[in-house]
Amino acid sequence: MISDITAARDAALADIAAACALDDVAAASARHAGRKGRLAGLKKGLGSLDSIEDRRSAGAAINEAIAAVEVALADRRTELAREATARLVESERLDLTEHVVAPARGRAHLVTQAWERLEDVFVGMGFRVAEGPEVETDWHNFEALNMGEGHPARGEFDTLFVDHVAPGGSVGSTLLRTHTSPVQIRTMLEQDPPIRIVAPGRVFRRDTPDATHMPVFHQIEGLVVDRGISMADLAGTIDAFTKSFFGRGWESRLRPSYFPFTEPSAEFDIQRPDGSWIELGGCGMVHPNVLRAGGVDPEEWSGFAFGFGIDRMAIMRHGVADIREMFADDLRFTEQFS
Ligand code: FA5
Repeated sequence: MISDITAARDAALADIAAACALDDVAAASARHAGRKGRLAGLKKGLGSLDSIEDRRSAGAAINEAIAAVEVALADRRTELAREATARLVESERLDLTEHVVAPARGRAHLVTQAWERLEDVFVGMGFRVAEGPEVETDWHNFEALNMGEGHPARGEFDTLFVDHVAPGGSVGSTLLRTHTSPVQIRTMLEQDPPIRIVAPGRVFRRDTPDATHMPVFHQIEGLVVDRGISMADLAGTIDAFTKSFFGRGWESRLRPSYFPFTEPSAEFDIQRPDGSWIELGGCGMVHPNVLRAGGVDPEEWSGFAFGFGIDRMAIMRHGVADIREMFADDLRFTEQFS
């Protein structure tokens, strides 16, 4: 009897383990645990056993077997229900990978980075940011800057002219600005001294591209007009600027030079940590004729001005050998500067 019970229990447990669906579990339950099941049949046969002892031990073994089968049935039902839920969840899963992957991040161009940093540095020194048009009049670009018609210095700016017919039919003299200096004039005409502005912007010259020249490049103009401004203020401002834009390891120097719109004039160089000097811009005390063109009385006010090449500052700051590399649109280059 005991061996029959053990065999019936093992067969029931094997059947239950093999059930692949809840229906299979129900069928196994009816076959083994139901009133018509194999174990129930064995239970009915208990009466045919002779001794009470045998009946008792066989009865206990059947009860244990039935309990084990019930537990196995319940466990298998739970397991199959869990698997069914997992399958359902998997089948209804939304693939959001496309939205999760972060898009590649762009970066500001090196010149934009330098431009923004320059603005930050000068705003930190008390300057306001001003701007002017890229298509300028001859008067703002040359004449008002003490370069009248026929002035030899005009030849140094390889100018691109823009045909312009004014409403009355007269031909105006219009050009792509060759430097940011016309913003000096526009600012003085708009605002009374004291003035303290920087004007970053794009400028144009018929220059052939090489390692330090582009036909389209960027400058930042500076203008300070106040009472008692001297060359010492200019030198101090440039030195403070150099230290904050480039860092402590860099020195600046002013070299005598000539610009028609400043007197005296100087060229501004900076020294790299390796000792070599590079020209970054021009500067000087604003010429009295320029102050007058801007409607400012040179007897009462004086000022200094400067104009630096932003592109050159960008290549200097990042150790780029050739200015043209910045405009080749090569991502392998651009991505090195974040
Ligand atoms: C001027 O343009 C003057 N307006 C600067 C100035 C302003 C002097 C105020 C005094 C007072 P210059 O032509 O030297 O000067 O140009 C100034 C700087 O622009 C140069 O030192 C250089 O850094 C940059 N630069 C000039 N030409 C190019 C070019 N083709 N490509 C890139 N940078 C250039």
